[in-house]
Amino acid sequence: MSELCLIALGANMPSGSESLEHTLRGALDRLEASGVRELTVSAFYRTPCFPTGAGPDYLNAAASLQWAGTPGELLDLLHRVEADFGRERVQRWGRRTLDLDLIAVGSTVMPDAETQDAWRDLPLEEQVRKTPDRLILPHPRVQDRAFVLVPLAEVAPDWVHPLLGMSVSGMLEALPKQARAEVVPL
Ligand code: A4P
Ligand code: MG
Repeated sequence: MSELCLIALGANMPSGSESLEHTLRGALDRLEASGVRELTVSAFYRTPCFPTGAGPDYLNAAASLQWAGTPGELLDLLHRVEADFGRERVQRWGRRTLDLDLIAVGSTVMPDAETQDAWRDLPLEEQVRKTPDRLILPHPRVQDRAFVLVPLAEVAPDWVHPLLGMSVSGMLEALPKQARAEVVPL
């Protein structure tokens, strides 16, 4: 059996001499060549860096796909693709050539609802300092981020967050208009 999986892609530093667009396209090609099926990709969006002023604008996109392995195996694949594009984990929320986040695997909650709630409710100042050492699903920041939800609404508007009971469209509508307006298609 395979599950519908949602992925967010982001880059704000060129990989070698290649453009951000080239990096995202290359990463998607790599995924397609690595056993993911039914890959559907959003448009690419130019977005201001969060937190404001922390770096250059990002190029963001989202994709849905079918995956027959475990969520952990998919995260390992995402990390291998990040490494292929020269990602070095220097600074959390720092500049990156490629960031691939696993947003959701169907309605899977990992490791459990209480832990997901705790990561989701983490105050902003702690979000910068704390990095999870295991896979958290859904991704704890999905409901907060226009640069994730705007592209995601193109590929999976009806996916429902298993703990919040809100669809992607609903989470997007709940964000301030200004945050949505900052996410501009290429
Ligand atoms: N991890 C746990 N759960 C997950 C999951 N669902 N998906 C673990 C991905 N990784 C998950 O991730 C840190 C650890 O979280 C890993 O060991 C992984 O196993 P990371 O990718 O090493 O670190 P990171 O990229 O610095 O953190 P993260 O959480 O991906 O960063 P954020 O919070 O996504 O922030 N502004 C704009 N406009 N656009 C962006 O794309 N991205 C960030 C990155 C900041 N600002 C941005 C953007
Ligand atoms: Mg990441």
